[in-house]
Amino acid sequence: MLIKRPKDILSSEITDESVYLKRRQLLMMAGIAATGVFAGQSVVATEAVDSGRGRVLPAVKKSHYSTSQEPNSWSDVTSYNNYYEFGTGKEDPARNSKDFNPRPWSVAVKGACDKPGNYNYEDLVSPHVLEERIYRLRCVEAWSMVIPWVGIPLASIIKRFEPNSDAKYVRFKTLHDPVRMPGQRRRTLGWPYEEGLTIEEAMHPLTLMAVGLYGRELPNQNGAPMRLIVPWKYGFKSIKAIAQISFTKKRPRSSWERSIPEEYGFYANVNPSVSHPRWSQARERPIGAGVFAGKKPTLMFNGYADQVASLYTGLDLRKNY
Ligand SMILES: Nc1nc2c(c(=O)[nH]1)N[C@H]1C(S)=C(S)[C@@H](COP(=O)(O)O)O[C@H]1N2
Ligand SMILES: [Mo]
Repeated sequence: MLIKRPKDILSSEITDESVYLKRRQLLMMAGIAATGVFAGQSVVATEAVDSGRGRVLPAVKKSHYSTSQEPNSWSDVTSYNNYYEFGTGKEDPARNSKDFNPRPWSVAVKGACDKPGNYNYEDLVSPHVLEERIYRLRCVEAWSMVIPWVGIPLASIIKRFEPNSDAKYVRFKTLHDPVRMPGQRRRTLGWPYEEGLTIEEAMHPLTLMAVGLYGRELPNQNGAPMRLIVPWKYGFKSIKAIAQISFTKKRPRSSWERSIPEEYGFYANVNPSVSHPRWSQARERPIGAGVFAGKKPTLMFNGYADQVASLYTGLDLRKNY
């Protein structure tokens, strides 16, 4: 992966979500208290501030799988991204995905299952209760964030496709459309982006199909309309804008594994004791902590060892990186 030294965002520049919400409440109260043209203006202003953010998702329930760590700000989460379909710079995805329209959307379900077919977004999502999952995200580039995703346990969605006994792995593909995803016109990776999990990893209760963050629909730069979240693996496993799901007997090869196999393996479990060939994975730089904050130690399985270590008993994690 291209490693540029990103410029730190000063924490004083960040309007975090709680500050933002308080400010919004004040604006609304001012709107109610004021009369005539003033009230009208403040409402307009509030709408204008809101217009850059997606629809609020209904009836999102809390989850005991969430970390109690403070989430990164809306601004961190939506302006510092990896999404090569919209450019390789951290600020490219937000800028270059503005006109991407993630609706209508459908996902092709194929392979070793009894209910293959084309499922549209609404059919996939509407039968399920949405959950908020505040997870740590650890990028293989040694930076990290805490993100309040909204989504559906992947297991609940997968069960509906009735995978059969040949379904040992699940392969995911991002939309392939170089007209709508301008980064796909350049050969930075083999397109479409592909990722894979074992069926056990896919069915694990921590594995999430995310459709939102901060209680709202997913912003384009974060992988609208739906993307995978596997919090104990390096971020590149959490594939965005999923257009195809297949159940396979053979282990799928991810885009990163194909392009640089000696650096990016199939498992990609966060592991502070296995270095990337070009840098150590022992520590990470929390995004948004400010220019003077130091790095902090990276945890085995990104801190989710209690929940997931049993998936890998008997496996040499140094060889199966
Ligand atoms: N399709 C696609 N999915 C992708 C990527 C990408 O370039 N294309 N980047 C990955 C990487 S390296 C990371 S760290 C996360 C970043 O997710 P975020 O931008 O929502 O924080 O998305 C992952 N999913
Ligand atoms: Mo990443």
